[in-house]
Amino acid sequence: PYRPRPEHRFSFGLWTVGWRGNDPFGEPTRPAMEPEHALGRLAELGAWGVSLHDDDLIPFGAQDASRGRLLDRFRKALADTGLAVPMLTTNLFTHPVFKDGAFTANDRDVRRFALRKTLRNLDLAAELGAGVYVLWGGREGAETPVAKDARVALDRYAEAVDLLCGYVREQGYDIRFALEPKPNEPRGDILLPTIGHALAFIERLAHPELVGVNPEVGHEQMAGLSVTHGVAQALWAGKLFHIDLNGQTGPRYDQDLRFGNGDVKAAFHLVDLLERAGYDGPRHFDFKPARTEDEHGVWAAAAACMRNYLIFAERAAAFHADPEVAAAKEASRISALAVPTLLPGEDLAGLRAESFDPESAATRGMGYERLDQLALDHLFGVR
Ligand code: 3MF
Ligand code: MG
Ligand code: MG
Ligand code: MG
Repeated sequence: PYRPRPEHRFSFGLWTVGWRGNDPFGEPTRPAMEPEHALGRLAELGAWGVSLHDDDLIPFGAQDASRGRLLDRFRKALADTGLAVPMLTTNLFTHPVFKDGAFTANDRDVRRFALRKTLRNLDLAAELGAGVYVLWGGREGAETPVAKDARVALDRYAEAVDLLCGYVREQGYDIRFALEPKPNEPRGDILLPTIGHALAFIERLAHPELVGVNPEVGHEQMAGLSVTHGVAQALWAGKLFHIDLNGQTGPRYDQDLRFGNGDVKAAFHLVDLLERAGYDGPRHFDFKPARTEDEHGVWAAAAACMRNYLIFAERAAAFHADPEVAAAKEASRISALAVPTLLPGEDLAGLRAESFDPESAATRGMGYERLDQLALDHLFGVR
């Protein structure tokens, strides 16, 4: 059991298993990994897809000839392993030219360069069959409030996304965009900091139907928010185009723990939500194998991300199938929330004429403590 297979649609960023362990205080602890090697190992472990930034494969500033050679090798590795490329994205954060942002940099020529870099990689995304293009605006923000009028920056952000949507439509590419919210790090404050901010932004775009979100578990938790509620609202809005699964322990730096480490209970409820909602996009892991690990540890962590997802899914299914849970849900009136407050045929005049005893209603217990413990018992595997 818990064996990952391609039909589970697990995917990994090339930059995750390839992360060398460098952090702001320390040097890399692992050697660089060839993309072809990463693809081979991921396929052996049962993954379905691999995602990447342009610069993960083709170093920033590479000449056309070496770009062509690297792409040929990558295409061959894809064919050899059968891995899909469900998502592509642009690195608009590593090179110092993006120190003040990409699409919202004050310098207009930097914004134009960021668009050129993204357009070129969109062509590659179309060629590789990626259905989702992620936009993580890691440098779109500020530390100094006077530096950036956020209203003007949002104008430029929307302009860039509108131009990219226009390009995809004009080329006839089967690609949708997913904005990835994050509250801070590396900027002091990043624009579109949460799922909610991103959803509101999308509604003001020229082609809102082409744009959704790519929530990351740890990013919502860095903001102290419930990732389950955020993802639920994205699903409710029809905007969950992609997801970055990983682990985090509360508001602090972006830990990118393997999925299952960190807030286990939140991870369990998130998987339950995705499975019950019938989410059929990539189950994508954006994590960093701890820098204490050698390559064995990297693959142990990657395998564990998928294993933990399958364990959570199985535990959630067992929870819902338990007759005692069904009775507890009834006692908690879970299904009553699905009944409209005013049924067809009823009217507000009738509602206003009703009598109600708030004192007696206030004495009804909700039974949530018992229900929650039943969920924990299933998660712990003791039921
Ligand atoms: C940073 C991130 C990014 C994005 C990626 C787009 C490097 O905190 O999460 O990973 O996920 O750029 O997919
Ligand atoms: Mg991410
Ligand atoms: Mg993260
Ligand atoms: Mg992240």
